[in-house]
Amino acid sequence: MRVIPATEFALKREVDYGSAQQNEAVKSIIEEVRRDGDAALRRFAERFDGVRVDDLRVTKQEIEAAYEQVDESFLAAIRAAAANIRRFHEKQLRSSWMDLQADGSILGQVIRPLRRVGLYVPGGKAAYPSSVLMNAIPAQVAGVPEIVMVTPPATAGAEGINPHILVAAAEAGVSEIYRVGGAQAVAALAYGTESIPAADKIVGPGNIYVALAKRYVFGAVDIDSIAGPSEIVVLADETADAAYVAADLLSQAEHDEMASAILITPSPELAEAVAREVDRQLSELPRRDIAAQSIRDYGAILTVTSLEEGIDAVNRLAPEHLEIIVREPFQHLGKIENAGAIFLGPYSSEPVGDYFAGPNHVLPTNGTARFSSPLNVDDFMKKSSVIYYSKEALLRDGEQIIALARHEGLDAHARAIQIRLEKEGTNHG
Ligand code: HSO
Ligand code: ZN
Repeated sequence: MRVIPATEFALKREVDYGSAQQNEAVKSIIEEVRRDGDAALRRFAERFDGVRVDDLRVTKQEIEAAYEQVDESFLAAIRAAAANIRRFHEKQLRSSWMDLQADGSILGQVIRPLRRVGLYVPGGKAAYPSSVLMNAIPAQVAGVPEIVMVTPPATAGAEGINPHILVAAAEAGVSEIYRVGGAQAVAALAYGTESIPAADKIVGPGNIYVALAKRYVFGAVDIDSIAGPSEIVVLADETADAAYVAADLLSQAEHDEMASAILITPSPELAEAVAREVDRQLSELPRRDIAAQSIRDYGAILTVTSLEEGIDAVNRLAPEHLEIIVREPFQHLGKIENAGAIFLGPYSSEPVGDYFAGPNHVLPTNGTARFSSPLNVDDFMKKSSVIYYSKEALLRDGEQIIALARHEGLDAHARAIQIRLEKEGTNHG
């Protein structure tokens, strides 16, 4: 793993907007689904997934059968993780409020769940039960009554969907599941078909076609942010165990050839030890080809002259995950401005958060921690403002409202107020 001074490092990162051809393909798939509905979904399943789909909707019996196919230990772990995730997200729930003013007016904010949310779950190896929990539970905690999951029909050959995904969905409160994937699934969720009613928001990771489709339908429906490859930055001093640090870097490197794993340290000894450990541990990993490429192309060990300089580098990188493994980790927490999730101390290895602790693992990537947050309950709620003006308040404020309306040249606005002042006011004629 390369060791270089932090000042010489620039992370290469770009948003993937897809090729012109990919954008064209996505657009025509979406239009075809809008036009032909279910028939288009079945055509695309044959063409892209090589599967003839009769029933788009997964039945109750199939979900029950999935429970028979997963082992006890998986089910117990999923249930424990789900309980932690639910408890954490319940803390995020906010209440509606109403503020009674002295003049008798009431101003407030009503907060309500979205009615219907679509969750995309990719097929194949990237179908993670943990991600089903992380996407569905905040929606469930928000009170979304209809949480719909879509996933490609060929996930496990024929029409079978990976039973672990089905069980995670059932445990997380998903209310309907459809076997449809790709851009066509996004189109179905956005516009609806005969058998899949339209949703208000689409969340969940997917390949480039899914990402482009989400961008395309945004506006007709809401979407979550579009995730880039996973990232970890470890900020560590000489007290850190090199084997732990290396293992944590590799845990993200194994996600994707484009994942990035970076150590920042003021300790030259730790830098050397971690470089050696990464090489040693890499050779033992089943996914060593992916992890090795990620480490080679996007990994680095950055040396700094002080922890302060390290923290500056962290804030510049704005990592998705940040581990702080130093003598007094909490002393530095207040200085971290940009990071999706912050893991403190030697026992808070990133997988603790990926699977189990409770905070969401859907986090801002690609430096977007500068301005965005982990997936949370608010993402599945919307607010309405409430305005009840009293007569006293309108008589008091009317002239100023009229002044602003006249200034904008909007006479009908001014008159809507004026007509009331004339009728209700004492000194208006
Ligand atoms: N580290 C990934 C989440 C994940 N890890 C799922 C394992 N499964 C992005 O936060
Ligand atoms: Zn992970």
